[in-house]
Amino acid sequence: MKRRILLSATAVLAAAGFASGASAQTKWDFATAYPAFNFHSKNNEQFVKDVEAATSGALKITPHFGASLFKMPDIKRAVQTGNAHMGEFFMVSFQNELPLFGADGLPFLAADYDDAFRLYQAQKPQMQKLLDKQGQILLYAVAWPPQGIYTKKPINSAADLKGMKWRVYSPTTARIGELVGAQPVTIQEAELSQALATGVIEGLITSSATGADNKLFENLKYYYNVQAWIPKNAVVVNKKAFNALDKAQQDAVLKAAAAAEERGWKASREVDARALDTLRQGGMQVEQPSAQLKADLARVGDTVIKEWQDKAGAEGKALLDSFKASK
Ligand code: PCA
Repeated sequence: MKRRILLSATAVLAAAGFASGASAQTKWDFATAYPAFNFHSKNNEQFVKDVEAATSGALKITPHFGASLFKMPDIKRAVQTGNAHMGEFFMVSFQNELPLFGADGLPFLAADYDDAFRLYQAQKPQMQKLLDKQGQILLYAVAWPPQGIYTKKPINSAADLKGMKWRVYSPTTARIGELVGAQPVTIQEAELSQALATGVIEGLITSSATGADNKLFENLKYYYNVQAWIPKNAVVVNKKAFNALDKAQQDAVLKAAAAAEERGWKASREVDARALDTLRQGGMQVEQPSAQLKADLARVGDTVIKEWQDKAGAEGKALLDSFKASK
């Protein structure tokens, strides 16, 4: 009899949502914009598994890939407003909100992954401050492989980009398009294949990984490995959702996030080599840029950096100084 009463009391508590201890489960939605097979997505998936294991299933995070919950430009805001508990966004797309988000899209500033990681450390304090004001916490950020130029026709100089319908993903890529006389069109990664197939775009700048993920060789013929910059995705959590966890769960999330950051940067390096092979196998000509193209892009890059510095003011200067001092 006593046992029955206890059982029913538990049932009542559970039904009212008061289940506590090991049986309580918190569920989070994690909005992302890239396909499930992409390396960022795989990394996020492992993060989710790590958190679930470390909390014995008490914190269950459901990743939503391929912009199925929110489109990339809306993900950051969705986390801020609590419509998604977690989200992944492409930092340089948010440069108009905070110039610092665009620092990893500045041409030829970071030459390699080591540089890119140091640039990230220089960006982090100001990013964390802004995100905190917006009710978010930065969990980790992971670099895409270096960015190169995909085209239908061969290009030997910036003049060959003139008039081209040029896919852009950030204020900087749009500005580069303008400076070379191309026609910038904003297209999200999720809509890339369709935009190419329908002729909305004829060229773009993105990574080997995104080229391989989207089989860009089906519509484009050349990839110029210009290594223009190494941009990042940031993964954030809604602050209220995080603060509602108990201390052990918070620690589990932070620990899994640190592991995801390390694993993600390593995966990015590996994916670059693999993706270049995939492009070649698909029939794409993977080439180094000509000296003329390099010189033209360097000139355009200088203009873009100057304009960014004017907008970013003292904070931008502090960031660049701290990046250079870390060399
Ligand atoms: N791929 C994403 C972001 C940067 C990259 O390499 C894109 O093209 O949208």
